[in-house]
Amino acid sequence: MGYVYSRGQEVRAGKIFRIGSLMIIVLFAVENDASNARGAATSVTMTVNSVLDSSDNNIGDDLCDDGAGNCTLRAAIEESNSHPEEHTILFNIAGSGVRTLRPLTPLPSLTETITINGYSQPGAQPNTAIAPRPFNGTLLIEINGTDSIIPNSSGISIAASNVVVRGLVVNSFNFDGFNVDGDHNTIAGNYIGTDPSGLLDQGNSQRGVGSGPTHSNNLLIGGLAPQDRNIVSGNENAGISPNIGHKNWTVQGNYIGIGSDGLTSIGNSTYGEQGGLSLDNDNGHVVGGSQQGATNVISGNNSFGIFPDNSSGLIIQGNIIGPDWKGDPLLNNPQLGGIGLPPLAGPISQVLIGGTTHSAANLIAYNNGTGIAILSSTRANQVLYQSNDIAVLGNRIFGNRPEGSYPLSQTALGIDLLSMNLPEFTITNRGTNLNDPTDADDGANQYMNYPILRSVQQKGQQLLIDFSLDAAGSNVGDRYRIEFFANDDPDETGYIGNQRYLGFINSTNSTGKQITLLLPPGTDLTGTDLSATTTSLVSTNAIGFGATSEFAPNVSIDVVHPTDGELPNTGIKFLTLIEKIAIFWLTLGLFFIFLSLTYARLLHDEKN
Ligand SMILES: [Ca+2]
Ligand SMILES: [Ca+2]
Ligand SMILES: [Ca+2]
Ligand SMILES: [Ca+2]
Repeated sequence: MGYVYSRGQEVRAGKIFRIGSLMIIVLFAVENDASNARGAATSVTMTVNSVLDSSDNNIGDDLCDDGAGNCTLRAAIEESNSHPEEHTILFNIAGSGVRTLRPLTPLPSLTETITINGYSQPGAQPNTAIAPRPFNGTLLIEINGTDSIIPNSSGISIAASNVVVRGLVVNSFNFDGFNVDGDHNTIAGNYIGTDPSGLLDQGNSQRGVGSGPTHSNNLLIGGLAPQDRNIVSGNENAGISPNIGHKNWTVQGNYIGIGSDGLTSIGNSTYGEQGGLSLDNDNGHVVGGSQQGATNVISGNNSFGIFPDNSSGLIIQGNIIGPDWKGDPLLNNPQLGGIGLPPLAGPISQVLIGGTTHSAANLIAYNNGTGIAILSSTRANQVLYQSNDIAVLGNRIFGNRPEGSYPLSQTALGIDLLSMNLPEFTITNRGTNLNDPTDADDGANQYMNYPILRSVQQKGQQLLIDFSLDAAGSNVGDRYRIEFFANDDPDETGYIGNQRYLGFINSTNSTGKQITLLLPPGTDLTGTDLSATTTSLVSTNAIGFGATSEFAPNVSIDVVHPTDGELPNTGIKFLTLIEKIAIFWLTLGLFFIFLSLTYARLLHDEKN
């Protein structure tokens, strides 16, 4: 079935976009009036009319001109950088089809607030398909780094704030596609690492979007609106990677590791290394979200989909991690796991994966390895760094299969808590951990104990669950959120992850607890197993939850059908087998008595 949005939603989004465009036009007109009233121009527009790479011949005269009548992208950036007022760069390059610009040396960094809009090129069209649907836009401005003769050349370097770059295809550079410093910048509607069709791998030698040498906070990559979605695929390093001092990046609505059709694997990263998103040495990032249009599809990468390290305050919600855009298995998918959290450079804490609403759930499926791997690191068997307060709530995790040689992917648990010893990268506690009495053990997510499910029975809409819990790790009086999941294809080990979230209760530790979950009408869990997780409730951190356990061993759900016993809510009893046998013999007996009496009467009548 997959993550398919209705056509109505898409049409509605289109209307919102058109209304939004009108508002922007109105606002723009008001701003122009205001600037006219002040008698000072605040925005200068320059239109690139050439694919050439020549410099401006008189930088600072507010005219984009290489001296031969060409306004090149390089000249436009040079002019923009020479003035404090805002610039807008548009395109109107003669010819037909894709216009490819091939800088020989890096384009100047954008050092002043600027908007670059590739969709201004006649014939170009922004995407109108809401995430996670396939892209339908037309991009006609390609910045191709094949001819770059300088090492470490990025396609677009940003070193200012409030910069917006949209509608560009940026590929084949020997460093990053985008290299970003400065705050409140926006990278929207671009294809980064693919060709202009979005279907061929051109790559950039490092990251698709990477951080620059200083700092970059509040970067927006993509957005909720269809025209803001990017493709970031085929880059040799991570698709997206902020670094030290780069906080609060928001990544929404993008394809990261797949092509514009949502079906073609075009992975970022090298094997087992950086991942689709490498979130190192930073905090406060949001990947996806629970709003419509926030879904990123993070699939087809040559490592984990998301790979945080030395990070805190991450929110990962509403994404498709592993499958194609429909939620089905992706062809030729090399992705080695969904989300990997190895604290190698520093601790990882306060990460919320999923959430408490349906739309916050991530779909993490069909990866070649672990759904979510949460690690501690040790050196010479001494603890180096921990991952803790990694809350995993409400997600759909299934269909992940082990990969034989990659250390973090040799099991395919839904959630695996494990440890990595350096420098050998040897793994301990791979696969399902055993619960320890009183849960005194420490490690990744405190090696939180999972609930022990003792029996499960479905009666109509009621799911009767008998379980015990012996966990530690909450700082508000041992209170936990126990989430329950149905799995209709459990692994033979009985430990594989869930297919479907059924519900939760908040609970304290207990040696035996019977609870009833109310299921949606029509739910039939015949042939289905139940699993569960423990998550400690923590009121003192940013995400409101603490550590989550691995999945509990599955137990099969005993479904009591109405014909087996009592009809729900009617009180009418059906007959047991013994009752049926008794009634049969009683009826037979009565029948013979009746026959005997009839015969006796006939004899009596005959005599008379
Ligand atoms: Ca000039
Ligand atoms: Ca484990
Ligand atoms: Ca434990
Ligand atoms: Ca423990």
